[in-house]
Amino acid sequence: MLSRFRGALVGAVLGDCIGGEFEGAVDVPLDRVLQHLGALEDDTRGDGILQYSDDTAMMRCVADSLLTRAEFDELDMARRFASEYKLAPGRGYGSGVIQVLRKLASPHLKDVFQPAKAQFGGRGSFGNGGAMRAAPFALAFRHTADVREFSRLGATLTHSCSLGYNGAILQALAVHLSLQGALALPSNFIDRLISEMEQLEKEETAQLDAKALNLSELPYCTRLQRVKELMERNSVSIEDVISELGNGIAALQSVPTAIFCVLHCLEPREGLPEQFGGLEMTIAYSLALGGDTDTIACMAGAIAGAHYGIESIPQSWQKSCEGVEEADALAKRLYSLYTTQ
Ligand code: 8NA
Ligand code: MG
Ligand code: MG
Repeated sequence: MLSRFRGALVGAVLGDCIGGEFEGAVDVPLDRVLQHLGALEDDTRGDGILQYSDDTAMMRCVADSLLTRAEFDELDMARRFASEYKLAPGRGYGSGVIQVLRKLASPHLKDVFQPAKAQFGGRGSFGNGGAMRAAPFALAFRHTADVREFSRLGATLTHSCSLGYNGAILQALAVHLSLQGALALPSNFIDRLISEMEQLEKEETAQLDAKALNLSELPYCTRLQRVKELMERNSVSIEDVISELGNGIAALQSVPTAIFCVLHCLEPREGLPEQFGGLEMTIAYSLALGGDTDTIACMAGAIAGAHYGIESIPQSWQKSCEGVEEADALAKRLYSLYTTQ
């Protein structure tokens, strides 16, 4: 179990750092991905360590807050987001969330959930910024109901649109199930996520948001059903994945995609090196989709890392990425918190 905890946070950081190379790219040939990954083996390469972005910066705030307070404390978490942003504003934050982070820094703020509610004309953000940092909720809380409740609240500090926070809950639940070994039965894993999301998407706010955004009635369930269909196909192209699931910065266009990457790479895939283990394949495949590669690889890396454990992650990859040791230390401390519950 400790290995799975460490794999989850280190996997997330690796996905973020390694995925940064292709963030926003429309077409990423697999050759280029493999070249980028191959360069991680080369100790003498000149371009230095790969830097982490907003995904890891905010995930560290979540983990630090949960550990320091030994519970979910919205004020503490909001303060950490704000001071982290102030300390290192150049980590590639989404253009909308910056306004929230600035407001959260105000000592006069009475309600820390208010700045997020004011975003996008009062509709709130549906970006994947809540989901990209959700993994520590699965490591801090043992019970599914707590993972669900606190990942929602944690995301709502910046993402008040249900499409934003439901994406974060989905990501936290995927890591939660993966930690328990649920990926051993892939079809049960996806069915459990669909039934969890069905409950959440039947809530009135989610129904209203889906309607206002012209989406299907149960948007996450619809995408997860597509994940299931893709899993059953004999052959799936990168284009199929992009057109049916998406690769964008909206949570709806990236969380189900990250889950698909993990499921798809549970078995060897054409074009990916034979010597690659499951986590390496998952990250390589996430990068080849293009789009929001750092965040999709970060989320897929957390779910895959929770399944395969820390031993599956090459030392050369760990040494090439900023913030791995810190993530590993946080994972070990979260494990202690988890086991004392
Ligand atoms: P966010 O809350 O600013 O949302 C991201 C973007 O989504 C916004 O800037 C809008 O364009 C759009 N958006 C979200 N909600 C709405 C809405 N209700 N109506 C209309 N448009 C909306 O940021 P976030 O924290 O969700 O971050 C999302 C992604 O942005 C992450 O993947 C992160 O890595 C980052 N990102 C950064 C860069 C970069 O500049 N390096 C590039 C792509 C993504
Ligand atoms: Mg990022
Ligand atoms: Mg991103």
